[in-house]
Amino acid sequence: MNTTIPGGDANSAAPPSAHPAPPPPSGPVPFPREFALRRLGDMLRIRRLEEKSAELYGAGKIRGFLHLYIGEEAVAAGAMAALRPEDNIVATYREHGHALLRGVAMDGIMAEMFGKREGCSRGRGGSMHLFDAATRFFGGNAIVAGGLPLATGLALAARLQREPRVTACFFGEGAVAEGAFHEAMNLAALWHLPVLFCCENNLYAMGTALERSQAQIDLCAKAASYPVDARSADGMDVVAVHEAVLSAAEAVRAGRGPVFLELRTYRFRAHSMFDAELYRDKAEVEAWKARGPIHTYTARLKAQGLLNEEQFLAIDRRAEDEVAHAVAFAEAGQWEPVDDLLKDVTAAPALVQGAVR
Ligand SMILES: Cc1ncc(C[n+]2csc(CCOP(=O)(O)OP(=O)(O)O)c2C)c(N)n1
Ligand SMILES: [Mg+2]
Repeated sequence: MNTTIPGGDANSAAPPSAHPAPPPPSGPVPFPREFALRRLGDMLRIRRLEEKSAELYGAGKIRGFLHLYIGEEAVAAGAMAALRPEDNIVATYREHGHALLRGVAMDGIMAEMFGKREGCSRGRGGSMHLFDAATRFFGGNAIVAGGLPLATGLALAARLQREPRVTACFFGEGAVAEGAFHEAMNLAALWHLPVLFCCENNLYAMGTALERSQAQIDLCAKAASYPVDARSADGMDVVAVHEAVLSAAEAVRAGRGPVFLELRTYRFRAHSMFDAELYRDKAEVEAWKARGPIHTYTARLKAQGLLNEEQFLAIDRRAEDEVAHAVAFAEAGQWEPVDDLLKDVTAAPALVQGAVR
């Protein structure tokens, strides 16, 4: 009997999948200068935070899982600047950048990755479970597609409470193959809920290329079948992301129901800290790096006379200083006392007894 699975096994000796990089974004940056430079600063803050995190992981200061967003910064930078403080954010385990640009302090993010009490989730969550109710950043979810039903529920709550919030939910293209995606999409469409589904399509789910695991690789076609307003934008271009999220969020806010927005992007590093990267060619990665979101944007700003090298270095130095401060903060943080380890893990005994009675 032939047991070969059509499409192959991502770990087999099959040749790596090919995903050529599209042409780099061009044309003038339409932002006012200060706003334009802030978006550059945002991307650099994520990049420098994560480069340092990788180093600290190697040094054993950060443990557990660590998924880097390096290469994908234009998505969080464009999107967060297009959303409002009253909006809800839900993200995945690759969420350092979303949390940071949402306004979670870098100190609290770094301390969380160290597992210290001063972390934004009190050291209980680590890299994959950043959380901050004050900025309406509702995680950090380790389960693929796990954020989608949460976002749909938050949107339902906003509707029932008559609060004019958009719930923006970020997830990878791997989530589109999960049942939770389809359940969330169906209910959001059926109930016309104010959710903005932001699919960060970086073409791979761990070591599996999109076309090896999904029969329909046109993700907008899938979402549109619910039916949901489905759109696509260049996720390597902070300008395109900002415009796309602004317009999609406006539609959701106006009560026109959910929007599915595919942001085409690429991760430059391994899936997490352990990944031999046998599923893609080095040349492919290099081609995407050559149109990296930070340097193509920097080149455009310079060509327009909005930025010079000295100003670039000053913005970058500010990001580096913020990272150095965050590391010192995390180092100086406290470990949770062993006696507190079971606190908040289960309901208090009195409550449990009360429920039984
Ligand atoms: C329900 C579930 N299945 C499997 C995993 C293991 N897993 C962690 S990340 C990942 C890949 C997800 O890829 P994608 O959604 O494209 O996001 P990306 O990592 O590319 O940002 C998988 C399969 C998981 N965390 N949850
Ligand atoms: Mg992916």
